[in-house]
Amino acid sequence: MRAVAITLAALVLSASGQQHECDRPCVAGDTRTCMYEFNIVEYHTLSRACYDCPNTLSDCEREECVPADGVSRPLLSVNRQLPGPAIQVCEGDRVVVDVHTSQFSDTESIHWHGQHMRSHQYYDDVPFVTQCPIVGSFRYDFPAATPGTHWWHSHTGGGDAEGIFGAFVVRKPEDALHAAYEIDSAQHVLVMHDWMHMSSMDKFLGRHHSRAADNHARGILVNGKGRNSAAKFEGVEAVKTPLEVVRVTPGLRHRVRLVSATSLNCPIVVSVDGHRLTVIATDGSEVIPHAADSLVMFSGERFDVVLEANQPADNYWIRVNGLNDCEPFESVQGAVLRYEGAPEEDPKAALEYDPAYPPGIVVNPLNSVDGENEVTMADLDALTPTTLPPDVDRQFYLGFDFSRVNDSLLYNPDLYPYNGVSEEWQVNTPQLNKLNFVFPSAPPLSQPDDVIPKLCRYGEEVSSYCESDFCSCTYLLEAALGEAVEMVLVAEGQIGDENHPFHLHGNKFRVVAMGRLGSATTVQEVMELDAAGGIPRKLQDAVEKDTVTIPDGGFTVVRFTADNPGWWLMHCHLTFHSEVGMAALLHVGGAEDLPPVPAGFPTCGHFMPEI
Ligand SMILES: *[C@@H]1O[C@H](CO)[C@@H](O)[C@H](O)[C@H]1NC(C)=O
Ligand SMILES: [Cu+2]
Repeated sequence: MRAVAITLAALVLSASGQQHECDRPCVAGDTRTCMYEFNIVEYHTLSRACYDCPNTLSDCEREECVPADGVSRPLLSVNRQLPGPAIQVCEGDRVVVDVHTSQFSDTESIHWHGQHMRSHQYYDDVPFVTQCPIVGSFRYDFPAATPGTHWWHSHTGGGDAEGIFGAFVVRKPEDALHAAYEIDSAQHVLVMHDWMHMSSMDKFLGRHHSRAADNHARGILVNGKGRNSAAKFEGVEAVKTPLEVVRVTPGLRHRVRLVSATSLNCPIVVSVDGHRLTVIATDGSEVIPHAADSLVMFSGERFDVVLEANQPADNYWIRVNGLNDCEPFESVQGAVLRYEGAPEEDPKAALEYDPAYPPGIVVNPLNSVDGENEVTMADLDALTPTTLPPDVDRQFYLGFDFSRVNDSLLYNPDLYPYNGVSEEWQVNTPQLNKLNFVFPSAPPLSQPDDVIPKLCRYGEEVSSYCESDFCSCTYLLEAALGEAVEMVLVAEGQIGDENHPFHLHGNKFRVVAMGRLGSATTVQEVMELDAAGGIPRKLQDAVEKDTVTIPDGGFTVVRFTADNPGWWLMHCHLTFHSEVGMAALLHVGGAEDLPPVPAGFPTCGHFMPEI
C-alpha cells in the first residue's frame, strides 16, 4: 500500500503543474538527485477524466484527460499523461526514475535516447540486451551526462507508438550558444508524434496478418495535442480539441527544442508561418547556426532552433506536415505560436496538408542530398572545430532494405509461402544485411555467462541460420575498446521509396558523408564507388548525432571512437521495422571493461531442462 500512496502523491505533484525541483536555471557546482515516478498504465483517450471534453473545451484541460485529436482509442501512458512527464535537469544531475508497470499483459522498458550510459551501461534499457523486460518495478539510476535535447521512450514492442514517451532536456550552466537566444524555457519543448486511430498492436497485427489495417498514420500530435486531420477520410466530423500553444515575447529570441517521436515511417516537415528558424543543435550537439525555412525530422531526431519573435504580435501556425506513411491520410498538425498580447484564438491562415517544403532553405531533406537550398546533416558543421584522422581501425557495411522472403513471422512456406499468395498479401520484410535480428534469450550485458543461441557475426557465414530464403540470427558487430569505427549505412531501396532513420545506442557518431546513387542501389555498388574514391569523407567539423537518415538508394557514412564498452543495440528507428528485425548489436570491449553488475539486478532466460 505504501508504494501506491507515494505514487499517487507523485501523480498529483506532476499533474497539478507544479514544477519539479530539478527544473531550474543551471548553475555550476549545483548538481542534484532528481527523482521521478513513472507509472505505466493502460489507458484511453477521452476517458471519464475528460468529463464533457471535447464538447466543453475547458474539460479537455482537466488533469489525466488525454483528448489527443478527439478520436477515441486505447493507449499506454505514463502517469495518465500524453506525452509522459518531461524530465528537465542540469548536466551532471543524478537521474533516478522508478518505473512501475501494472499492465495486465505486457512488460515494459524505457530507453533514455541521447544518454550514452558510460559507466552506467546497465541502465540503457534494451530488453534482452542490457536488462530483462520490466515486470513490476525497476529503478533507473544514471547521470545526465550528455547535455542537450533528448527524449525517453519505451523500447518494448509498440510501446512508444502507444504513448510511452516524453522529453528529456539536459541544460548546461555555461552554454556555448547562450548569445544566440534570450529565452530557454521548459514551455518551449515540442514533442511530435504520429498517431494511429487504433492501438499499435492492432495496427501491427492487422498490417502483417490480415488486410484489416494499413501502415499509414492517421495524424500527428504536438505534445499530445491536435485535431483530427483524417476526419474527412474517415467520414467523421472533426471536433475541436485543444491545440498546443507556444507563447513568445515580442522582440526576444527563443530556443525551441523539437523532438521527433514518430514511430511509423513519417518524416515530419516543421515550419512556422512568417518566421525563419535558426538551427543551433541536433541530437544534443551544437552546430554552427544555420538559417532554415523548414526542417525535416526523422524518427528519433532532435533539433534545437532559435525562433526570433520579430513579427507583429499575433497568432501564427507552427506547421507539422507528415511525409511517406503520413501522406495517404494527409497528416498535418498545427500548434499555435502566440505572441504576448495576441488574442486567444487560432491563427487566421488555413491549416491544410501540404507535403511540399515551404519556399527557402530546407534542413535535413527526405531522400535528397544535393537539391538547391537543401542542407543535409553532412553539410552542417559542428560548433566546436574538430579534425578526424583519415583512417579508421574497423569498417562495417550495413545494407538496409526490404526483402521478398518467407519471413516466418508472416508466412508458412508449406501452407502460404510468399509466392503462393496474391500480391495484396505479400508484405515485405525489413532486414539488415539480409538478416532479421533475433534478440538473445538473456541480456548478454548483465548475464555474460549465458550463451546466445543464435549468435552470428559480421563477415562470417550465416547460412546455418537460414530456412530456405529467410535468415535470422543475433547479428553481432564487434570492436575493440578505443578503435576508430566507420559504418557505411546503405539504404538499398530496391522496394519502394522508403527511409530508414538509423539509431546507435551508447554512442554519438560523426556524419562524414551522405549520398544518393539513384532510386535504388546495393551495398556492392556503394563499396565499388567507395573503392574508386567516389565517397570523400568530411573530416573537418562533421556534426555529431545519434540518429540519422539514410537516403533511399543512397548511403550515410558515420564515424566514432568505440570507447564506451558494452552491448549496444543499433537499429532502424521505425518501430515496425526494428520490431521485425532491422537491427544488430555492437559489442565494444570485453566483460573486464565493464562495471560490476548491480547487486540484485533481475535475471531472465529460457527454462528448458533436459528430459
Ligand atoms: C518461399 O517458399 C516457397 C515454398 O517453399 C518457395 O517456392 C519460394 O521460392 C520461397 N520464396 C519466396 C520469395 O516465395
Ligand atoms: Cu526502417
